[in-house]
Amino acid sequence: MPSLMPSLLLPGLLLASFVHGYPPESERESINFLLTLMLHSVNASQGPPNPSVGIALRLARDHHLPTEELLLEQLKMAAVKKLKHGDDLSSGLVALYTLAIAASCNDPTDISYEGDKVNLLETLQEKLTKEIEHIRSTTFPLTNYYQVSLDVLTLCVMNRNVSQCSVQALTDAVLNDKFTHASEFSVDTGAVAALGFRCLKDKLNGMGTEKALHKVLDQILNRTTDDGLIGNLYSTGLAMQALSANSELVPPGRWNKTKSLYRILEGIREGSFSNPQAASQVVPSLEGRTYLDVIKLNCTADGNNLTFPVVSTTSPPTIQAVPIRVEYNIVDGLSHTFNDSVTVSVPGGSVLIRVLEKARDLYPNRFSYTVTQTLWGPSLTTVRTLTASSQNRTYWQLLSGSQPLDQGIGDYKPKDGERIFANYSRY
Ligand code: B12
Repeated sequence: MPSLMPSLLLPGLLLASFVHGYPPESERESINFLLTLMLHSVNASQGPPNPSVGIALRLARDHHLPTEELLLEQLKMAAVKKLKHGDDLSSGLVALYTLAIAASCNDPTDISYEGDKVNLLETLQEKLTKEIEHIRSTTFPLTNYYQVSLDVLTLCVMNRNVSQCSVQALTDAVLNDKFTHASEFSVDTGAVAALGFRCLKDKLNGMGTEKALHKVLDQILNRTTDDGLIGNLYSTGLAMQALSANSELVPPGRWNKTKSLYRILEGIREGSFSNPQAASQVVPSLEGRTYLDVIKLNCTADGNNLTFPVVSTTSPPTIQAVPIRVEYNIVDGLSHTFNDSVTVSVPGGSVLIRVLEKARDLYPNRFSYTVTQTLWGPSLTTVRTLTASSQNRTYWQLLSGSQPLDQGIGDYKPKDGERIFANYSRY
């Protein structure tokens, strides 16, 4: 939706106006762009409702109340349907549903739809127990430590009992360097854990998490770059929440908040946040808020003050994009049963999934694949006969040359001559 893109601002002027470390009024344009993008995603109603979008819309300072109400109803309906009709919800998804519903000033312990009722906090406690049991028997969670962190954070924010063994499992994971994304430290996971530890510190005297909190903050700070990123563009928003919530534990001079804000705003202007899920994870820190604020909101005080631009229904003139050529490689990096390659031509500006489709159209057997829909969009799940499995901790890693991509097949736009690899790997 290029018509929604905010205009470019002079970088110097922008930096100078960040004197207080939060965006100046002129930057509302960028934030409102993200809010509008998320509002459109709710109204487009493609796929299941996104609780992360719900949390972000509620933590924002401007609101479009009818859309927020619509999303709340969709979330309640989906929660009841999924939990009552056997569809499995991961622990982290239950945590996100809980936070989104609580952020709308509704009670997550009492959700009803068509005569059925669910208690999300009870479900969350059960799901977290299963994660911990799984860690005990296999050394890793049923899902991942990002979700275990979200679970602990949510129970604490909602003033629920957080068992000593869950807290212990999370601190052990920090102290034993278990927060990885592929093979690197996962800033995203560290950030959510640091928010959880902060909540425990404020409400439950820490429960023995001080050492882990200091370590994880240090790991996050070690991932700051000169241009303000913390990890990559998509972890910076979550890391900002963690560092802001724990600001008195951040040694002076180790983090420049203004630079991080500036870098994110630049990313928005470059179009790197056009995925509503990416927008949802960055908006809270742009608004100077964190997930800890979810239960501090005063819903009745919200004005319905966000104008929701009507998107033109007339289709834009079709410009024939110049075709680009992309080399697509599929590699079984674990058992080395295949290593295949094809070069395909797609219109310039296409997302990576178009390359995969083209390869499959040309050679249906060699380049067959399936995807799974997630909050982030389509995730590449199977190539030929090899399927990603959380039990075996295998996945299809995406790379450009030898560099892992920081976006998935639904968002990444390859360039002409680029060599893309899908490499069956272990995490
Ligand atoms: C854990 C995790 C993984 C695990 C997921 C499996 C597992 N059982 O744990 C593994 C290691 C496999 C993984 C892989 C990838 N990941 Co990852 N992952 C995460 C992390 C830390 C948590 C996700 C989560 O559990 N969310 C909570 C639950 C409730 O939400 P959910 O939507 O149901 O979760 C599922 C999806 O998120 C999915 N998933 C995980 N990563 C990605 C990435 C993409 C693009 C998609 C579509 C789906 C997806 O796996 C989750 C569990 O089933 C997030 C961090 C974050 N900020 O969100 C990064 C994150 C989502 N991943 C990211 C990336 C880039 C990838 C890869 C593309 C990396 C690569 N170069 O190959 C691949 C995906 C490739 C593919 N085949 O499509 C980025 C996405 C940024 C973006 N703009 O798209 C994030 C934000 C990290 C970051 N800061 O860079 N990831």
